[in-house]
Amino acid sequence: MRGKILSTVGGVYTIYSDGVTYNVFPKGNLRFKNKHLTIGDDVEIDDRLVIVDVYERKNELIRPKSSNIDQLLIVMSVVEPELSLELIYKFLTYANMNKIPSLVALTKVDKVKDFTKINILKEDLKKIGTDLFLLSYDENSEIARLKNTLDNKTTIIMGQTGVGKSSLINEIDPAFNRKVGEYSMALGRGKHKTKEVILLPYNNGFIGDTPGFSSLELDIFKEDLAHYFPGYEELYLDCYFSDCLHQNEKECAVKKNIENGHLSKEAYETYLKLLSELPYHKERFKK
Ligand SMILES: Nc1nc2c(ncn2[C@@H]2O[C@H](COP(=O)(O)OP(=O)(O)OP(=O)(O)O)[C@@H](O)[C@H]2O)c(=O)[nH]1
Ligand SMILES: [Mg+2]
Ligand SMILES: [Zn+2]
Repeated sequence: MRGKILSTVGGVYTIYSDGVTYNVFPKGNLRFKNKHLTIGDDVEIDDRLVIVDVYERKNELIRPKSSNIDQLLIVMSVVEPELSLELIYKFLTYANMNKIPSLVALTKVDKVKDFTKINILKEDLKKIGTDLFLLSYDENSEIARLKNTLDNKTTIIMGQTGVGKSSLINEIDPAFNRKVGEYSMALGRGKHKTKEVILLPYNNGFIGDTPGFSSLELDIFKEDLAHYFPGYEELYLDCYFSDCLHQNEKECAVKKNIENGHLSKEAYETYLKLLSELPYHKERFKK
């Protein structure tokens, strides 16, 4: 019987098949492959409820560790922790690098007074075909619209700790009953309430709750950013230099598209800021 790995604790895998969950063990001779089994894997289990085979993955992510993903839902709060455009674009770049479509949700919008920044972001994301959902603890929340995008898909939720990933899953369906943490003013971050990746069956698909992480935990380099920054992934091929970083190089296709208004100026400013913070790929090999 074929099933999907939802979660794992101490070598026991929770597998979902046809509406039923089973706790199973990998087979002896697959044991050396153990570390390769990951949440999201489709596996074959036999009558004794032992994993005997793993189907080929369509894709996989290192962080949050998962496989066979249809879309990434990037979650960012407007406060606690504070809205970071750099982080949103960094996550979007990461999704692009892995060729996984993405959506963005802003949480805690009930705490926003000035929508200028959010409206600009909404426009900029629209230009690159990325939907933005504004979520809040009031009647303006776009949770219903977000729920419509989840059917029949495996959606992995990613974002910093304390932004409200688990809360959002409870909003989708309170029956999930995910533990929610609190934001610590003293620490300046959430308290890592969710500790493991877990897939939750939902409307013929799955929603992945994941532990929050910091931007430092994503290995992205200047060169990746130049190739996979949202909106730049096709364009960079038209730049004069193949390793163009779209700063002051001559005949840069990205800069041209910003000048003629096809690409967002604000997003480019975020790009430059991110670029200045990320290391060169080459530095990796210097040591
Ligand atoms: N006001 C408001 N608070 C929210 C909203 N969404 C989440 N919160 C609060 O944010 C805090 C953190 O929520 P969690 O759902 O635990 O955050 P998380 O992203 O799952 O955090 P980790 O599991 O640590 O990665 C909780 O106190 C929530 O009540 C929202 O839309 N509005
Ligand atoms: Mg959580
Ligand atoms: Zn360029």
